[in-house]
Amino acid sequence: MTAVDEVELRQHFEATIAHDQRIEPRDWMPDGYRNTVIRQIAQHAHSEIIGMQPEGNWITRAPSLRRKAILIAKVQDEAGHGLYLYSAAETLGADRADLTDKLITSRQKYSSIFNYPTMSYADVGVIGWLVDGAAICNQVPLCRSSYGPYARAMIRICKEESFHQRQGYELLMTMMRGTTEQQAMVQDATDRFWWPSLMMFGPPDDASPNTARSMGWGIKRHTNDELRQRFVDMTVPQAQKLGVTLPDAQLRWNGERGHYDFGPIDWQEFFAVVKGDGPCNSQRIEHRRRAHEDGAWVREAAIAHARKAVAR
Ligand code: FAQ
Repeated sequence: MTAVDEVELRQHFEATIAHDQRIEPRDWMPDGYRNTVIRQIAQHAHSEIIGMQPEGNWITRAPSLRRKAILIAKVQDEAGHGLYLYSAAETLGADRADLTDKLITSRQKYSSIFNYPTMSYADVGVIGWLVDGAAICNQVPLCRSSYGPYARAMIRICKEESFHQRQGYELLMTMMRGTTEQQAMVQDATDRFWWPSLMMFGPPDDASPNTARSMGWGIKRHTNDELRQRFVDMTVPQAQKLGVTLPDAQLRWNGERGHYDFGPIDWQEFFAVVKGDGPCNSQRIEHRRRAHEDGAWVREAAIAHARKAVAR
């Protein structure tokens, strides 16, 4: 390719972004764009896969057949989301085996939220309500992300996440109509998951190295702080209706801003969890690594089968 060709290709790429159209796998794109989209999609895919563990922990102890069926379906959906996302990353030339290797050797990140333990069945409801709620807030704008395969994957993922959010809220509503012990379990789970849910949106804008560039490229549509505020505004009335107290004494409506004010987030905790020092980081990675090793025979069998099919 000549230098002139590259200038033209770059202009075409920039015009596509400026006109809010999609970049597709065969289009020319700058290396920085490709690497940023691979990084974000890979982190997102890993989050869906690791995110199966905290709730998966309760499948064998679900309180009824109905709750067990719902939970199995939800956890299975997360596996599906991971697979669409790994496929989207592959359209950019990433290799799925390499991405998995980077996850199990801690060279690529996954969402901080999944490094917290699930202590009671109320946690299943709170994960649906708060964690899926935060995920939806963050991911609905990604349906307009500039990378076509990612944006299209997000449409289906968001529909399923909305269902997950509602099942969590319904579970909590049921528990809140139950015994005082069940109500206390919901409050306790809310107390433990509220702040980590706010951290899911990533570091504050002034400490987010990727936001400006990702927004310039239309990969992200809003900043981390904008989406965090949107989540708080959406969730406070839901907490009131549910009858739980969000664990933040500074949480109050600010009429001037037209938003809820909230207290300071413990960013030291966030960075420690991202670095690998959260309560369950090593357990989550170890579990994923073991599952990968246990699945080696399936991969080998699939390859042998594919070879035979070609030879036939
Ligand atoms: N945890 O410069 P920024 C789900 C990293 S899916 C860990 O702001 P960016 C479904 C970040 O990668 C949840 N690391 O980065 C479900 C970057 O690292 P690097 C996942 C985090 O990319 C529900 C560094 O910090 N969702 O929940 C976190 O512009 C229930 C600097 O940050 C997505 O992945 C974090 N919370 O913005 C499953 C959505 N935040 O590589 C099961 C797509 C930031 O530079 C049950 N991703 N980091 O070293 C995004 O929207 C963005 O990537 C952000 C981060 C907003 C997460």
